Amino acid sequence: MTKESIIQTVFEVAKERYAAVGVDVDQALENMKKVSLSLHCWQADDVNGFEVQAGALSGGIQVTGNYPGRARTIDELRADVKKALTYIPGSHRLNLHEIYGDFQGKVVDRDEVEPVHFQSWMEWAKENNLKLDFNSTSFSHPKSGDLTLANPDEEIRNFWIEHTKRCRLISEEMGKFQNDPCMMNLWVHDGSKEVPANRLKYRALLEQSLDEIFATKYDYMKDCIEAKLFGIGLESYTVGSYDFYLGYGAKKNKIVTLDTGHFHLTESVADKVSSLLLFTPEIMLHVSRPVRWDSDHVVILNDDLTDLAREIIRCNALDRVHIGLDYFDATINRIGAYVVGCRATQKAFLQALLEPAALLQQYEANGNYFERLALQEEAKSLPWNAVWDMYCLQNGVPVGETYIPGIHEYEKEVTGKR
Ligand code: RNT
Ligand code: ZN
Repeated sequence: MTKESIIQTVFEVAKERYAAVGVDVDQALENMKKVSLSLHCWQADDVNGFEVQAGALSGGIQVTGNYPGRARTIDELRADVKKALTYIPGSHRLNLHEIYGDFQGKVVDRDEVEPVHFQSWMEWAKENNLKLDFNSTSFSHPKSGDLTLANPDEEIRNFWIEHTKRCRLISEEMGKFQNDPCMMNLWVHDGSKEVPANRLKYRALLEQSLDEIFATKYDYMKDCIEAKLFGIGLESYTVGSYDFYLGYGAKKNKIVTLDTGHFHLTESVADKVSSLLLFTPEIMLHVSRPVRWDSDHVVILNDDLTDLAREIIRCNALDRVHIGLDYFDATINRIGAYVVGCRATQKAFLQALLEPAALLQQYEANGNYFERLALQEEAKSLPWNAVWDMYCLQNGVPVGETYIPGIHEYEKEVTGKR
């Protein structure tokens, strides 16, 4: 038997097994086409970016490790992302930060950035069948400090307002170019190491800045606002807390970004999905993996991730949830890190699509709680892996761990020589 025919045979058996609990496997595979990931460009180069005047990473985030092979130029980053995509089934997006512009060797300050600095990205993305998403960048800049959009110093605050306005225009141009809305994420690190004496003041300033930034209406971009629990060196107070952005998003109809590393460790991000779907327009995800803190470890297939994917599928919300990734690990091969995290996320969504949801919900509606619990447990070991292998096969990417040698090869030939 060839490898393909084994995968085919096991798949057919799995299909029957799923049919017995009322799950249509072909439909699940069809729905996987809607699971499009937004790959975070910053995994390839440890959040450095391509500003000529680039400074050290700041804003309370940190990358650990110095594994060889970091992408140092736009061309290297593009090549790395393309390589990673050859191991990730389906069609996807690339999420750029403003500091990854094509600045052509010129110093372009954050309040001077223009759509032209992303023209080559737009063209490259089109050639490679990728859509782009975007982020303003408030960190790693002399004016970053502890406060940007919430800074009482009007000059500094206006500088970041101008930056963010420009980023929205860039996003609009990207969205137009690709004829698909560009998701623009706004995250600022604003906060304080010690307990502030006036929490309200900075939050009021942030609200005011956001109102000014969002005053212009656009058609091809969507605004997302990302909360956080705390940053390194900013442990006591975060201006843009979850309450702040949830309130702002619900009131002003903005999309709240849920970064899975930005909550208390025992808090369920999955549980937030259904509430947000009722009160805010859509959801942007930053799928990450906190280990004891917001450590941005490579995403793996754990309970947090499967719970999150299941909630989205149970809410039938694939059209309203945008799946971005956000982690940075410089201790292992960076392209391998992309692939592990992306495939884990896809597996979680596939498992969720294969959940015997109708039967479980029927049990629940009838008050059959033993049956619900029993099926929930049995469903954990249904043969989803056979369907995943078929999904990889159908999409022309390596099945199982067979992608590992390809990453080794690329390291030997390309990243290892940097
Ligand atoms: C930081 C936020 C933010 C960043 C990126 C680089 O804690 O998660 O999304 O990771 O903007
Ligand atoms: Zn994030």
